[in-house]
Amino acid sequence: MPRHRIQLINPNTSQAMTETMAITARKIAGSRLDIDAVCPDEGVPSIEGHFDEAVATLGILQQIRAGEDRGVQGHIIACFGDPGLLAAREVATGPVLGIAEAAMHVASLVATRFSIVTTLPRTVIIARHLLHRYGFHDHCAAVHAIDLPVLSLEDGSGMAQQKVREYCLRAKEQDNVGAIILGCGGMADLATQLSDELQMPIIDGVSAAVTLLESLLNLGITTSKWGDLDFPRNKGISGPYAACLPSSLTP
Ligand code: 2AL
Repeated sequence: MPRHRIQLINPNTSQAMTETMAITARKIAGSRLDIDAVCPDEGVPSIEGHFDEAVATLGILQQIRAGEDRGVQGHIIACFGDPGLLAAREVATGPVLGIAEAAMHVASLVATRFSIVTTLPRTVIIARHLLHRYGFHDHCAAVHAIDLPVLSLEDGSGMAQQKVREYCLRAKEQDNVGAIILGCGGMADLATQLSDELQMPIIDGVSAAVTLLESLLNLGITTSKWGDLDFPRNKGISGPYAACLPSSLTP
């Protein structure tokens, strides 16, 4: 198999979270994939709501374009709300995976029901919308919020990690599920240890997305340009948005 090059796009501006996710992604990829880990220079430091997702989307689209221009073959949107996913697929040639959809697909392959442990309560509704959109609503028993902000996972205190563990234990005891999904990219480094401790699949979307993306690349499957995911029509887009489009489409 040829060695593929992918990019992990952290849509928030946190370098620390980008690094946490890059370490996990590279561990899973071993020597089979080259992984560029990128995040925007400007935007929101964490994504915890619809406004944050809207702000982050322009950066994601620009990163997709810039990545393909330097030879990246596939992309991961490494935020559990999967912001801008379908728009990213329109501007990309290679496959684009969101970490929430990757985690849900993987969980559904090893368990009939799963729960999700996420950050702030306001992100619960985002996860619920995604469950409906991807068809996994009936698979999900509960979405739990640790009630701490995303960046608490990077503050070095270990408090957020402790809460994630507590909620995973509670979900295992009370939800009658076979797997638990970690509902934030900043939790990527916790899955292996929690799986060992709880003796059940604890699924991190970053690892799931790396593995699924590698499979798509090995199969030679790219984003379909037949139908709604075709490149956007060239209508003379202006401003920073022009940097999101393939150069063949920009005036
Ligand atoms: C996220 C995530 O994964 N990264 C971020 O900034 N916000 N979503 C979440 N539910 O915590």
